Amino acid sequence: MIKSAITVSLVEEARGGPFVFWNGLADACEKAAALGFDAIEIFAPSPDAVDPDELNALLEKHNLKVAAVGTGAGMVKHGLCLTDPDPAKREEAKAFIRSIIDFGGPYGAPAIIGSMQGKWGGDLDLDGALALLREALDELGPYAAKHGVTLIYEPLNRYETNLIKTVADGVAFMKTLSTDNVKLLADLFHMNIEEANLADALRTGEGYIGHVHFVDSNRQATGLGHMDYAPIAAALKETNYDGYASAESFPIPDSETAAEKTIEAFNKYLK
Ligand code: LER
Ligand code: MN
Repeated sequence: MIKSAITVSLVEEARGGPFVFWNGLADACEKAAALGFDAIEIFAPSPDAVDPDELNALLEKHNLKVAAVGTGAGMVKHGLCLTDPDPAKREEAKAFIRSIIDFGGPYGAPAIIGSMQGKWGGDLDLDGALALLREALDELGPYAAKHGVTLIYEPLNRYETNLIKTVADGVAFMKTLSTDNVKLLADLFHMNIEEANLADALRTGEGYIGHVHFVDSNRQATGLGHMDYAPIAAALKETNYDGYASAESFPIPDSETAAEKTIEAFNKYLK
């Protein structure tokens, strides 16, 4: 069964970014639960930004889970990425991601590697960058397994990375890893830019997709763009996807409306 989730950003530097809730965990949990979401996805500046006792109390009170935890603050706040040509910076990037894996692990929440993958350029060519990324995922995947969670790798659109942009390339890359504990994130916004056909791409990802960012073509909430969700839902169901569909969208016109539109589409297409 596909489960619903909604994002909350605790990263001030990311304001203006594609996250639905921005006013803290208590506010996000209360509103998510009121609409019937199963989980929240947390984008935190660092693991110590969240008090585990407070989070546990909120999850229990509202009967919510943590769907995933983002690592993007490593890039946004500290300029770190896994394909930095400087080995010391790569070690810092991995340490930051390990700290986020340790944060999410006790909640059963996988960490997402999106912008932390970086880009190739300068002295580093595509193959060189992919080799660095492979090395990092082969180290961090087994690290996540110690918590019994997967690690999630997110192909991004061409304006955010030049490494892996499609599900097919993501699957091919997953096959070159030594670990089988890394899964792909299918972000419908990125896919709308890069894929010829979203449903076909999701079918190509069968067995490899571990998380979905549920959003419309213009990165607004589902129903506020021109995405055709029926074939997308059919492909997810056909391929027995049973992870989260998590709202990663702009809070347009406001967080509450974005949340309502998301759960409406979730109930209509994915429930
Ligand atoms: C970035 O565009 C994105 O989609 C996030 O999920 C990754 O950090
Ligand atoms: Mn995403």
